Amino acid sequence: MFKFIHMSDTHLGSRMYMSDEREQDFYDAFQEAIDISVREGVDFIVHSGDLFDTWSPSNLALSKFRDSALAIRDAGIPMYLIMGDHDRPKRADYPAAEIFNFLGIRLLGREGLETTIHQKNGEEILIAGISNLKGFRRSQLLEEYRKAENSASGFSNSILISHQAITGFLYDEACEAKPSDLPANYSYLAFGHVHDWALKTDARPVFSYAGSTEMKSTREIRSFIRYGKSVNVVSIDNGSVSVERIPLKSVRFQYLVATSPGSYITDIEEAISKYSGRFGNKKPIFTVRISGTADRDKVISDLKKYDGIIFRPPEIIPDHVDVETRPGMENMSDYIGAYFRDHPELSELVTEYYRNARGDREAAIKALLERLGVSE
Ligand SMILES: [Mn+2]
Repeated sequence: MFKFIHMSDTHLGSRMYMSDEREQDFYDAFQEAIDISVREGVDFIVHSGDLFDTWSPSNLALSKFRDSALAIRDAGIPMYLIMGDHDRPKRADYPAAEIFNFLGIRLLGREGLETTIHQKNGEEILIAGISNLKGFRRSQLLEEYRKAENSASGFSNSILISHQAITGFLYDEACEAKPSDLPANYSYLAFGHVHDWALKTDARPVFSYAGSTEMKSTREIRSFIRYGKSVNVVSIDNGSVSVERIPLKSVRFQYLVATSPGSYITDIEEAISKYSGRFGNKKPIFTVRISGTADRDKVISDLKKYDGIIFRPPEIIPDHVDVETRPGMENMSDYIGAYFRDHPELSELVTEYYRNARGDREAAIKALLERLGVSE
Protein backbone atom coordinates (compact mmCIF):
# COMPACT_ATOMS: atom_id res chain seq x y z
CA MET A 1 0.00 0.00 0.00
CA PHE A 2 1.29 3.43 -0.96
CA LYS A 3 0.00 6.72 0.34
CA PHE A 4 0.98 10.01 -1.20
CA ILE A 5 -0.06 13.64 -1.55
CA HIS A 6 -0.87 14.99 -5.00
CA MET A 7 -0.49 18.77 -5.12
CA SER A 8 -0.12 21.10 -8.07
CA ASP A 9 0.30 24.63 -9.41
CA THR A 10 1.72 26.16 -6.24
CA HIS A 11 3.21 29.10 -8.21
CA LEU A 12 5.73 30.04 -5.50
CA GLY A 13 6.84 33.64 -5.96
CA SER A 14 3.62 34.72 -7.65
CA ARG A 15 3.23 38.39 -6.90
CA MET A 16 -0.23 39.53 -7.79
CA TYR A 17 -1.08 43.23 -7.83
CA MET A 18 2.58 43.83 -6.86
CA SER A 19 1.67 42.96 -3.30
CA ASP A 20 3.93 41.39 -0.64
CA GLU A 21 0.84 40.04 1.10
CA ARG A 22 -0.32 38.24 -2.02
CA GLU A 23 3.15 36.74 -2.51
CA GLN A 24 3.03 35.47 1.08
CA ASP A 25 -0.38 33.86 0.42
CA PHE A 26 1.19 31.49 -2.09
CA TYR A 27 3.94 30.57 0.39
CA ASP A 28 1.33 30.00 3.13
CA ALA A 29 -0.78 27.65 1.01
CA PHE A 30 2.29 25.67 -0.05
CA GLN A 31 3.53 25.47 3.54
CA GLU A 32 0.13 24.16 4.59
CA ALA A 33 0.24 21.50 1.86
CA ILE A 34 3.70 20.45 3.08
CA ASP A 35 2.51 20.36 6.72
CA ILE A 36 -0.39 18.12 5.68
CA SER A 37 2.04 15.77 3.90
CA VAL A 38 4.18 15.44 7.02
CA ARG A 39 1.18 15.04 9.33
CA GLU A 40 -0.38 12.37 7.10
CA GLY A 41 2.93 10.47 7.10
CA VAL A 42 2.80 9.91 3.34
CA ASP A 43 5.39 7.84 1.49
CA PHE A 44 6.08 10.61 -1.04
CA ILE A 45 4.69 13.77 -2.61
CA VAL A 46 3.70 14.14 -6.25
CA HIS A 47 3.74 17.69 -7.64
CA SER A 48 2.31 18.08 -11.13
CA GLY A 49 4.06 21.28 -12.18
CA ASP A 50 4.18 25.06 -11.85
CA LEU A 51 6.02 24.67 -8.54
CA PHE A 52 7.39 28.17 -9.09
CA ASP A 53 5.60 30.99 -10.85
CA THR A 54 8.48 31.54 -13.24
CA TRP A 55 11.49 29.63 -14.54
CA SER A 56 13.73 32.16 -12.79
CA PRO A 57 12.27 32.48 -9.27
CA SER A 58 13.32 35.18 -6.80
CA ASN A 59 15.78 34.28 -4.06
CA LEU A 60 12.91 34.58 -1.59
CA ALA A 61 10.82 32.01 -3.51
CA LEU A 62 13.83 29.68 -3.71
CA SER A 63 14.53 29.99 0.01
CA LYS A 64 10.88 29.28 0.89
CA PHE A 65 11.04 26.13 -1.18
CA ARG A 66 14.39 25.19 0.40
CA ASP A 67 12.79 25.35 3.87
CA SER A 68 9.99 23.01 2.78
CA ALA A 69 12.40 20.68 1.00
CA LEU A 70 14.42 20.41 4.22
CA ALA A 71 11.28 19.71 6.26
CA ILE A 72 10.16 16.83 4.03
CA ARG A 73 13.71 15.48 3.75
CA ASP A 74 13.85 15.33 7.56
CA ALA A 75 10.49 13.53 7.55
CA GLY A 76 11.83 11.03 4.99
CA ILE A 77 9.39 12.12 2.26
CA PRO A 78 10.78 12.48 -1.27
CA MET A 79 9.01 14.67 -3.84
CA TYR A 80 8.51 13.63 -7.47
CA LEU A 81 7.70 16.53 -9.72
CA ILE A 82 7.58 17.75 -13.29
CA MET A 83 7.91 21.18 -14.82
CA GLY A 84 4.83 23.12 -15.77
CA ASP A 85 4.64 25.72 -18.52
CA HIS A 86 5.58 28.39 -15.98
CA ASP A 87 8.72 26.78 -14.62
CA ARG A 88 10.29 25.30 -17.74
CA PRO A 89 13.52 27.27 -18.29
CA LYS A 90 13.96 29.32 -21.42
CA ARG A 91 17.02 28.74 -23.59
CA ALA A 92 19.69 26.64 -21.95
CA ASP A 93 19.07 27.40 -18.28
CA TYR A 94 18.68 24.84 -15.52
CA PRO A 95 15.29 24.07 -13.89
CA ALA A 96 15.05 25.76 -10.48
CA ALA A 97 13.63 22.64 -8.78
CA GLU A 98 16.66 20.63 -9.85
CA ILE A 99 18.88 22.72 -7.56
CA PHE A 100 17.26 20.81 -4.67
CA ASN A 101 17.83 17.26 -5.96
CA PHE A 102 20.25 16.58 -3.08
CA LEU A 103 17.25 16.95 -0.71
CA GLY A 104 15.23 14.23 -2.43
CA ILE A 105 13.46 16.51 -4.91
CA ARG A 106 13.26 14.44 -8.08
CA LEU A 107 12.40 16.30 -11.28
CA LEU A 108 11.09 13.99 -14.00
CA GLY A 109 10.68 14.14 -17.75
CA ARG A 110 12.51 17.29 -18.79
CA GLU A 111 12.51 16.33 -22.46
CA GLY A 112 9.87 13.61 -22.54
CA LEU A 113 8.74 10.59 -20.57
CA GLU A 114 10.93 9.59 -17.62
CA THR A 115 10.13 6.87 -15.11
CA THR A 116 11.36 5.82 -11.72
CA ILE A 117 10.34 3.12 -9.27
CA HIS A 118 9.53 3.91 -5.65
CA GLN A 119 9.93 0.96 -3.30
CA LYS A 120 8.60 0.27 0.15
CA ASN A 121 8.69 -3.01 2.13
CA GLY A 122 9.32 -5.04 -1.01
CA GLU A 123 6.42 -3.42 -2.88
CA GLU A 124 6.94 -1.13 -5.83
CA ILE A 125 5.11 1.62 -7.64
CA LEU A 126 5.99 3.06 -11.03
CA ILE A 127 6.17 6.85 -11.14
CA ALA A 128 6.20 8.27 -14.67
CA GLY A 129 6.52 11.97 -15.43
CA ILE A 130 6.29 14.12 -18.55
CA SER A 131 7.09 17.80 -18.02
CA ASN A 132 4.87 20.29 -19.85
CA LEU A 133 5.17 20.01 -23.61
CA LYS A 134 4.09 23.07 -25.51
CA GLY A 135 5.19 25.12 -28.47
CA PHE A 136 7.49 23.08 -30.70
CA ARG A 137 7.50 20.23 -28.14
CA ARG A 138 3.75 19.75 -28.25
CA SER A 139 3.72 17.47 -31.30
CA GLN A 140 5.64 15.03 -29.10
CA LEU A 141 2.91 14.76 -26.47
CA LEU A 142 0.78 11.90 -27.81
CA GLU A 143 3.88 9.85 -28.53
CA GLU A 144 5.07 10.35 -24.93
CA TYR A 145 1.66 9.19 -23.65
CA ARG A 146 2.01 6.04 -25.78
CA LYS A 147 5.50 5.41 -24.40
CA ALA A 148 4.08 5.89 -20.91
CA GLU A 149 1.47 3.22 -21.63
CA ASN A 150 4.22 0.74 -22.59
CA SER A 151 6.26 1.57 -19.49
CA ALA A 152 3.40 0.79 -17.13
CA SER A 153 2.69 -2.70 -18.36
CA GLY A 154 3.48 -5.26 -15.69
CA PHE A 155 3.07 -2.78 -12.80
CA SER A 156 0.03 -3.17 -10.58
CA ASN A 157 0.67 0.25 -9.00
CA SER A 158 1.49 3.21 -11.21
CA ILE A 159 1.20 6.99 -11.41
CA LEU A 160 1.61 9.24 -14.43
CA ILE A 161 2.36 12.92 -13.74
CA SER A 162 1.59 15.38 -16.54
CA HIS A 163 0.92 19.11 -16.93
CA GLN A 164 -1.37 19.70 -19.89
CA ALA A 165 -4.91 20.86 -20.69
CA ILE A 166 -7.23 17.91 -21.37
CA THR A 167 -10.49 18.32 -23.29
CA GLY A 168 -13.44 18.74 -20.99
CA PHE A 169 -11.53 20.55 -18.25
CA LEU A 170 -10.69 23.86 -19.97
CA TYR A 171 -12.09 25.85 -22.89
CA ASP A 172 -11.59 23.82 -26.07
CA GLU A 173 -9.11 26.09 -27.87
CA ALA A 174 -6.59 25.61 -25.07
CA CYS A 175 -6.80 21.82 -24.90
CA GLU A 176 -3.83 19.74 -25.95
CA ALA A 177 -5.09 16.16 -25.68
CA LYS A 178 -8.34 14.23 -25.28
CA PRO A 179 -9.10 11.83 -22.43
CA SER A 180 -8.85 8.97 -24.96
CA ASP A 181 -5.24 9.99 -25.73
CA LEU A 182 -4.18 9.26 -22.15
CA PRO A 183 -2.64 5.92 -21.19
CA ALA A 184 -5.34 3.62 -19.83
CA ASN A 185 -3.24 1.23 -17.79
CA TYR A 186 -2.18 3.51 -14.91
CA SER A 187 -3.65 3.44 -11.42
CA TYR A 188 -3.71 7.24 -11.09
CA LEU A 189 -3.19 10.15 -13.49
CA ALA A 190 -1.82 13.12 -11.51
CA PHE A 191 -2.45 16.22 -13.59
CA GLY A 192 -1.59 19.88 -13.34
CA HIS A 193 -2.20 23.05 -15.39
CA VAL A 194 -5.95 23.44 -14.95
CA HIS A 195 -6.27 25.37 -11.68
CA ASP A 196 -9.78 24.22 -10.78
CA TRP A 197 -9.89 20.97 -8.83
CA ALA A 198 -11.29 17.97 -10.73
CA LEU A 199 -11.52 14.27 -9.90
CA LYS A 200 -12.85 11.39 -12.00
CA THR A 201 -13.19 8.09 -10.22
CA ASP A 202 -15.91 6.54 -12.38
CA ALA A 203 -13.45 4.92 -14.79
CA ARG A 204 -9.92 3.54 -14.69
CA PRO A 205 -7.47 5.15 -14.32
CA VAL A 206 -8.53 7.59 -11.62
CA PHE A 207 -7.85 11.06 -13.02
CA SER A 208 -7.36 14.27 -11.09
CA TYR A 209 -6.37 17.88 -11.49
CA ALA A 210 -5.31 18.63 -7.91
CA GLY A 211 -5.86 22.32 -8.72
CA SER A 212 -3.80 25.33 -7.72
CA THR A 213 -3.18 25.95 -4.02
CA GLU A 214 -3.97 29.70 -4.31
CA MET A 215 -5.91 31.68 -6.90
CA LYS A 216 -3.93 33.04 -9.82
CA SER A 217 -6.95 34.54 -11.54
CA THR A 218 -10.53 35.62 -10.89
CA ARG A 219 -11.51 32.74 -13.20
CA GLU A 220 -10.74 30.38 -10.30
CA ILE A 221 -13.21 32.02 -7.94
CA ARG A 222 -16.30 30.12 -9.09
CA SER A 223 -14.71 26.74 -8.40
CA PHE A 224 -13.15 28.02 -5.17
CA ILE A 225 -16.55 29.09 -3.82
CA ARG A 226 -17.97 25.67 -4.61
CA TYR A 227 -15.09 23.36 -3.70
CA GLY A 228 -12.39 25.41 -1.97
CA LYS A 229 -8.69 24.69 -2.58
CA SER A 230 -7.14 21.42 -1.52
CA VAL A 231 -4.56 18.69 -1.91
CA ASN A 232 -5.37 15.05 -2.65
CA VAL A 233 -4.32 12.29 -0.30
CA VAL A 234 -4.16 9.21 -2.50
CA SER A 235 -3.85 5.58 -1.44
CA ILE A 236 -2.97 2.87 -3.96
CA ASP A 237 -3.19 -0.74 -2.92
CA ASN A 238 -2.71 -3.41 -5.59
CA GLY A 239 -3.92 -1.00 -8.23
CA SER A 240 -7.01 0.05 -6.33
CA VAL A 241 -7.13 3.79 -5.68
CA SER A 242 -8.85 5.93 -3.10
CA VAL A 243 -8.67 9.72 -2.97
CA GLU A 244 -9.45 12.03 -0.08
CA ARG A 245 -9.36 15.81 -0.44
CA ILE A 246 -7.84 17.81 2.38
CA PRO A 247 -8.91 21.47 2.27
CA LEU A 248 -6.32 24.24 2.55
CA LYS A 249 -7.41 26.63 5.27
CA SER A 250 -4.81 29.35 4.67
CA VAL A 251 -6.15 30.29 1.22
CA ARG A 252 -7.27 33.92 1.14
CA PHE A 253 -11.01 34.09 0.50
CA GLN A 254 -12.00 35.68 -2.80
CA TYR A 255 -15.34 36.53 -4.26
CA LEU A 256 -16.55 37.97 -7.54
CA VAL A 257 -19.54 40.28 -7.23
CA ALA A 258 -21.12 40.30 -10.70
CA THR A 259 -23.56 43.13 -10.40
CA SER A 260 -25.27 46.17 -11.90
CA PRO A 261 -24.86 49.95 -11.36
CA GLY A 262 -27.94 50.08 -9.14
CA SER A 263 -27.32 47.09 -6.92
CA TYR A 264 -23.62 46.69 -6.20
CA ILE A 265 -23.91 47.83 -2.57
CA THR A 266 -26.73 45.38 -1.83
CA ASP A 267 -24.89 42.59 -3.63
CA ILE A 268 -21.66 43.24 -1.73
CA GLU A 269 -23.51 43.25 1.60
CA GLU A 270 -25.33 40.06 0.72
CA ALA A 271 -22.03 38.35 -0.13
CA ILE A 272 -20.46 39.53 3.13
CA SER A 273 -23.29 38.11 5.22
CA LYS A 274 -23.35 34.87 3.26
CA TYR A 275 -19.60 34.18 3.29
CA SER A 276 -18.12 35.94 6.33
CA GLY A 277 -17.82 32.54 8.04
CA ARG A 278 -15.26 31.56 5.42
CA PHE A 279 -13.07 34.67 5.62
CA GLY A 280 -10.63 33.29 8.23
CA ASN A 281 -7.66 35.37 9.43
CA LYS A 282 -6.88 37.09 6.16
CA LYS A 283 -8.79 40.03 4.73
CA PRO A 284 -10.82 38.70 1.80
CA ILE A 285 -10.39 40.06 -1.73
CA PHE A 286 -13.51 41.07 -3.62
CA THR A 287 -13.69 41.82 -7.32
CA VAL A 288 -16.65 43.99 -8.24
CA ARG A 289 -17.73 43.62 -11.86
CA ILE A 290 -20.43 46.07 -12.83
CA SER A 291 -22.26 45.59 -16.13
CA GLY A 292 -23.56 48.94 -17.31
CA THR A 293 -22.64 52.58 -16.97
CA ALA A 294 -21.28 53.57 -13.57
CA ASP A 295 -19.20 56.42 -12.15
CA ARG A 296 -15.88 54.79 -11.30
CA ASP A 297 -14.90 57.40 -8.67
CA LYS A 298 -18.22 57.03 -6.88
CA VAL A 299 -17.92 53.23 -6.90
CA ILE A 300 -14.38 53.44 -5.49
CA SER A 301 -15.47 55.83 -2.74
CA ASP A 302 -18.47 53.61 -1.88
CA LEU A 303 -16.15 50.62 -1.51
CA LYS A 304 -13.91 52.48 0.96
CA LYS A 305 -16.38 52.01 3.80
CA TYR A 306 -15.80 48.25 3.91
CA ASP A 307 -12.42 48.32 5.61
CA GLY A 308 -12.44 44.60 6.37
CA ILE A 309 -12.30 43.81 2.65
CA ILE A 310 -9.67 44.35 -0.02
CA PHE A 311 -11.29 45.50 -3.25
CA ARG A 312 -9.52 45.14 -6.57
CA PRO A 313 -10.03 48.11 -8.90
CA PRO A 314 -13.67 47.79 -9.96
CA GLU A 315 -14.38 46.38 -13.42
CA ILE A 316 -16.99 48.43 -15.21
CA ILE A 317 -18.19 46.80 -18.40
CA PRO A 318 -20.29 49.00 -20.71
CA ASP A 319 -23.57 47.48 -21.91
CA HIS A 320 -22.56 47.09 -25.52
CA VAL A 321 -19.81 44.60 -24.64
CA ASP A 322 -21.05 41.05 -24.67
CA VAL A 323 -19.66 39.61 -21.44
CA GLU A 324 -19.78 36.06 -22.78
CA THR A 325 -17.41 36.85 -25.65
CA ARG A 326 -14.68 38.36 -23.48
CA PRO A 327 -11.62 36.10 -23.43
CA GLY A 328 -12.21 33.52 -20.74
CA MET A 329 -8.55 32.96 -20.32
CA GLU A 330 -6.28 31.89 -17.56
CA ASN A 331 -3.25 34.10 -17.75
CA MET A 332 -1.71 37.20 -19.20
CA SER A 333 0.01 35.37 -22.05
CA ASP A 334 -3.41 34.32 -23.36
CA TYR A 335 -4.53 37.94 -23.42
CA ILE A 336 -1.32 38.97 -25.15
CA GLY A 337 -1.88 36.15 -27.66
CA ALA A 338 -5.42 37.34 -28.33
CA TYR A 339 -4.31 40.96 -28.76
CA PHE A 340 -1.52 40.07 -31.22
CA ARG A 341 -3.44 37.21 -32.82
CA ASP A 342 -2.30 38.13 -36.33
CA HIS A 343 1.32 38.49 -35.26
CA PRO A 344 2.41 35.39 -33.31
CA GLU A 345 6.07 36.51 -33.30
CA LEU A 346 5.13 39.77 -31.56
CA SER A 347 2.95 37.91 -29.11
CA GLU A 348 5.84 35.60 -28.26
CA LEU A 349 8.19 38.54 -27.79
CA VAL A 350 5.82 40.45 -25.52
CA THR A 351 5.00 37.30 -23.51
CA GLU A 352 8.69 36.61 -23.03
CA TYR A 353 9.36 40.09 -21.64
CA TYR A 354 6.28 39.94 -19.49
CA ARG A 355 7.40 36.63 -17.94
CA ASN A 356 11.06 37.49 -17.59
CA ALA A 357 10.80 41.00 -16.27
CA ARG A 358 8.12 40.40 -13.62
CA GLY A 359 7.67 44.15 -13.16
CA ASP A 360 11.41 44.77 -13.05
CA ARG A 361 12.12 47.55 -15.54
CA GLU A 362 15.88 47.01 -15.59
CA ALA A 363 15.53 43.29 -16.26
CA ALA A 364 13.17 44.06 -19.16
CA ILE A 365 15.61 46.52 -20.72
CA LYS A 366 18.52 44.12 -20.26
CA ALA A 367 16.59 41.28 -21.91
CA LEU A 368 15.59 43.55 -24.79
CA LEU A 369 19.19 44.63 -25.36
CA GLU A 370 20.30 41.01 -25.30
CA ARG A 371 17.66 40.12 -27.84
CA LEU A 372 18.85 42.92 -30.12
CA GLY A 373 22.42 41.75 -29.71
CA VAL A 374 23.47 44.94 -27.93
CA SER A 375 25.38 43.98 -24.83
CA GLU A 376 26.97 46.23 -22.28
MN1 LIG B 1 -0.41 26.76 -13.26
